[in-house]
Parts: sequence; C-alpha cells; structure tokens
Amino acid sequence: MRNIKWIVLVVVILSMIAPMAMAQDSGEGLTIGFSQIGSESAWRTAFTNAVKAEAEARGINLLFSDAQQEQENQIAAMQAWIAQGDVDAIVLAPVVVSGWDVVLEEARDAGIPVVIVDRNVDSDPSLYVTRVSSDFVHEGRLAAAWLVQATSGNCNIVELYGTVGSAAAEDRATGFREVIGMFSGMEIIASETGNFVRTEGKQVMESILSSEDPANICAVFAHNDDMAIGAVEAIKEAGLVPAEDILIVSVDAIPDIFDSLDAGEVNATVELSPFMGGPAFDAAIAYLNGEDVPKWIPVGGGLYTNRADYDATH
Ligand code: GYE
Repeated sequence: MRNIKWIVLVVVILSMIAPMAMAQDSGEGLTIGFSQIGSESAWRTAFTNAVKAEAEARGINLLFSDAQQEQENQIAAMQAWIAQGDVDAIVLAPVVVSGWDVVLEEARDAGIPVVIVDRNVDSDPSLYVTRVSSDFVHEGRLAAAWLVQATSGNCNIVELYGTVGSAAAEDRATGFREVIGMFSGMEIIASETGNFVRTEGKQVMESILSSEDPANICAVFAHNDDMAIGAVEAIKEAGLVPAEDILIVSVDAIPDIFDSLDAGEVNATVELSPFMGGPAFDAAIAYLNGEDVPKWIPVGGGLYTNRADYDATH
C-alpha cells in the first residue's frame, strides 16, 4: 500500500514538472531583451515586427529597445537589463562590428547568454552563444554575378554603401568586389554611404549624378532596397530611365522593391530573411537547457527579378 502512495506522489510531481519543461522548450515564461538597431529601413521594421510576433506566439516576455542606430544606446539598454537582472537572455542586433567586448563580458559575468542576430561583432565568439544571420558576402557575390551577366562584364558602377563599420556593408562590399574583380571591364567609379536610409540614398545618388557624367554610369549596386528606391527617384528626376539607362541591383527583397521590379524601375534584389527571431529564441532556450549550439545559424535567400518568382518560392 505504501509503494502505491509513493508511486502516486511521484506521478503527481512529474505531472507538475512536465508542463514547466515543455514551457522551457517553447520559451514560454522567459524574459528576453532585444536590442534592435533602429527603424532605418523597411527591412529593419519587418525584422522587428517578425521578432515581436514570434515572441508573442511563444509566450516570451520581450523587452524591446530601439537604439536609433546609436551603439551607445544599445549598450546602455543591455547594461540596464544586466544590472536589474531583468532578463533570462539577450538578443543583440549590433549596429557596427566593434565596441561590444565590455558589455558582452558583463553579460557573461552575470550569467546572461547573448545571441547575436543579423549583423556581426568582432568580439571573441566565446562571449556569445551564436549568431543567426544571412551570409552578407554571398549576397554581394549574387548581386555582382547578376550584374556581370546583365552587362557582359563591362559596367561602370555606383555603389550606395550601407552603414560604415557595419558587417552588412563591409561584407556585401567584399563579396561584390570579389566577383567584379574577375572582369576587367567592371569598375566601381563612385562609392558613398547612404546609411541604409531611403532619403540618404536619394541624396547620394543626386550628388553622384551631378558630379559624374550620367552617360558614364552603367549601374547602381545599393546595399539595401531602401537606398535603391531612393536612387530610382534621383535617376528619374535627372530625366533618365531607371533599370534601363542605369541598371539597379540591391539587397533585402522588401515588399516595396517588388513594386519597383514589376514597374520596371529596378532590375534585381537579393533576399534577406527577416525571420530570425525563431532561430534566435531556439538557440537561447537550447543554451539555457545546457544543450550545445553551433556558433553560426544561417538564414538563406536568393536573387529575384520579379514578384512572381519570389511568391512561387514563399
Ligand atoms: O540590409 C538594411 C538594414 O543589417 C543586413 O540593415 C541588415 C541591413 C539591411 O538597415 O535594410
């Protein structure tokens, strides 16, 4: 009789614990701080919304910080969460590559795991659980490969550079130059930062169109769609036909760019998935459960020249 009582007691305790273990697997009940760069582009906003939706669907309490593209604001938010002991984990989308060692060491010392998402940091990988991101170098290669085939390897190119010091800009530039460097007729004749912002992309393009002979510009490689759309406006206001007089290839695959592609005002875009919240939360949960997590969790994307092809694969 006594054994039966013990068995019943164990079953009751396990039934109480099991839901908590399941909650841990989904992340339900966890508090996670998300340090987001800002809202500089349509892709960034889509990324933010996707992360928030994923957290809500999982029952994760998400503490959100918009840093207005200032690294100091990102660090301050992280230090506040660490000091107050508010969070079980931190997800960081770093605006630039450098300057994260101290706050990442503070998180480590406080026993708070950090998951990097999107852009990269140059800190020791031991200071964060993993990075969830696309391969920005590959994105640059894809854009260049499309442009080479569209121009038979002969093109004077204007580059609208992203945020200086960011992995997205540095790596896209690297991949793009790696491919065009194989073709002596492909040359970047001007490169200026538009900081991933639509209005700045337009301003930079206006400036280049006034300083360069527009007839000498074959194409624009924009590090993101927002700057490409800004460049389209500048090209049209200069009396030129975008995607014909000057080809345009960019990155992100935001909804607006498909309007431009289908209107014949942009030629191609390389997809960057905004859906990194799920893999990031899974990595944090796995780490908290004592499981091994790979140091890089890639998200993929292809090159698209029209909405139909994109819709057919999504
Ligand atoms: O391409 C751009 C955003 O970090 C890869 O940041 C991301 C870039 C993206 O401002 O739209």
